[in-house]
Order: sequence, then structure tokens, then C-alpha cells
Amino acid sequence: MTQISDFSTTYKPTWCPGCGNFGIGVALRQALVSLDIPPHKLMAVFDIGCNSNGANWLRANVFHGLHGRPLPIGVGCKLANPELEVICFSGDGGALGEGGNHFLHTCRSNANLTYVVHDNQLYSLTTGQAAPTTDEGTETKSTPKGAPDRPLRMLQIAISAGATFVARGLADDIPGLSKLFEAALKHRGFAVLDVLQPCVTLNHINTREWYRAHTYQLAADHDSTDKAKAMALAGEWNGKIPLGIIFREERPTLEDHFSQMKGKPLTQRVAVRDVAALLEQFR
Ligand SMILES: Cc1ncc(C[n+]2csc(CCOP(=O)(O)OP(=O)(O)O)c2C)c(N)n1
Ligand code: SF4
Repeated sequence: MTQISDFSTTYKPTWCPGCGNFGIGVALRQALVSLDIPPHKLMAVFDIGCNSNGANWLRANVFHGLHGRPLPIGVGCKLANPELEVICFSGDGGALGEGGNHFLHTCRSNANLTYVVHDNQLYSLTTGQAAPTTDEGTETKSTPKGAPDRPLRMLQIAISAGATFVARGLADDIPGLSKLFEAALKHRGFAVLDVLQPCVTLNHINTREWYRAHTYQLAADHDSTDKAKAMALAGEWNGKIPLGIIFREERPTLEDHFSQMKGKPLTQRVAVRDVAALLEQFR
């Protein structure tokens, strides 16, 4: 049986004390244990950002890539070896700014992987510029007179572009978030999980108290197959923000369209090459 300690490395996270990224990391590990997914079966693809500095803290197959680009890397990993559980991680800046195009097209393709967006309403690693999620009028380091643009509603975009599992959780609600992780990992298709994450150092508006006061849990009888209702819920922000599984549907995944994906994973069909000499050139 997989245990939490299986995912431990010798590194300590570099996050500020109280950062919401800690809760996301713990909830993820709990879900992996509960689903008995061991480190060697997990492919974790990280963006660039505070969120993705968690790469050093997770023992698994880990790729720490370019800003905004974890999705195409994750799709490639899944196509090469569908036996891996692929999870990609971004901040809201990486997901909707630098990686916005990849987000749209991964939704369309319904690639069979999970996307976790650490949503703190800012570009945090670069010390607090406005992100595509920042509310209009918010004063930030890059918008001292107030953000001029409208925020993007990530989950509405996800539903309209074709994602087949769309949910939102709170970084501070570890038991609830862990259950959402489990549901997302069990889903066959592109699962988008928006996690509201306090950035205690830079975001003094969307604090953990603010998130608690401005969110509500969807009712147990919420019909997540009702697309029109889901679109309306995914657009709620300026009153109360819904948490839970907002939308879910089943449709063929990207891999289902490729006949060459049938049978053994590609990684087991190609001759294993020793890449040590190649890697040596980049040292
Ligand atoms: C293509 C590219 N653009 C910009 C940067 C600079 N950059 C690095 S991290 C970062 C902010 C990341 O913010 P977000 O994705 O929201 O993650 P957070 O730090 O908030 O977790 C930026 C703009 C970069 N590394 N690469
Ligand atoms: S700056 Fe914000 S997001 Fe980054 S580690 Fe600190 S609290 Fe977390």
C-alpha cells in the first residue's frame, strides 16, 4: 500500500509560512494514498511559479518545465505511456496567461490527465503582478491605479472549450480538496481543478478569511451533468463562489482517437536507449 512518506524527498518546500500551497500538497498526497497510486506510477509536470516549486518536494516522475507549458508536456507523457497517472500543475498566471493557448486546446482534446491550478489571483513568484484572474480595479505591483482588464473565468472557459471534469476547491479545506483530487484522478478525460490558494505574503485582499467568507459548498444533489447550470455556476464570483464538482461529462479522450495507442504503451514498444551520453552534453 502506498504511504504519504513514499512521496517525500530530502528537500523542504521554500514557500512562505502559511502559504496555501502547503494544503494543496498535503491533499494531493492523501488522495494518492487513498487511490493507492505509488510514486513510480505518477507523472507530475510542473509549471514555473511559487506553486511549481513543489516539484522539489514530490518524489515521483517529475518534470519542471517552462512557464505556461506543463499541459503539452503532460499530454506527450500520457500518449507515450498511458499507464502513468499524469497530473499537471500551474498557477493562475501560467494557466491563463502564458499557457492560455495550451489550456484551450487541452480542453478541446479531452486529454486524459488532471490539471491543478493554484489560484491565488496574482503572479506571485515575480512578487505580485496582476494575473488574468485579478479582479478589475485591483491595485497590484503592475497595476498601481487598478487592474484595467476584466478577469477571466477559468472554469467557464474550461466548460465551453470542452473539459469534461470541472471543479473548485479550497487549499485550506484539506479533507474536501483531497476528495476532489480523488474524483479528478478517477475521471477519464481532462479534469480541471481550480484551487483557491491564499498567498499570505502578497495578496492581502483574497486572504484565507476572504475565501472562507466568499465561498459555499455546492449542494449534494447538484446535477453536475447540467451544462447550462454549470456555466452559470462557473461564472459566479462577485457574490459567493461555488466549491465542488461543477461539471462532469463523458466523451472520448484524445487517446481514443489514435489506433496506434491500442496495445502496449509506446514506451514499451521502442528500444530502450541509453541517454546518459546525450544528457552529458547539457551538463
Ligand atoms: C514565458 C515566461 N514568461 C514570464 C516568466 C516570468 N515568470 C516566472 S514565474 C512568473 C509568475 C508565475 O505566476 P503564477 O503562474 O500565477 O504562479 P504563482 O507564482 O502565483 O504560483 C512569471 C511571470 C517566465 N519565466 N517565462
Ligand atoms: S509569495 Fe505567496 S504564493 Fe509564493 S510562497 Fe509566498 S505565500 Fe506562497
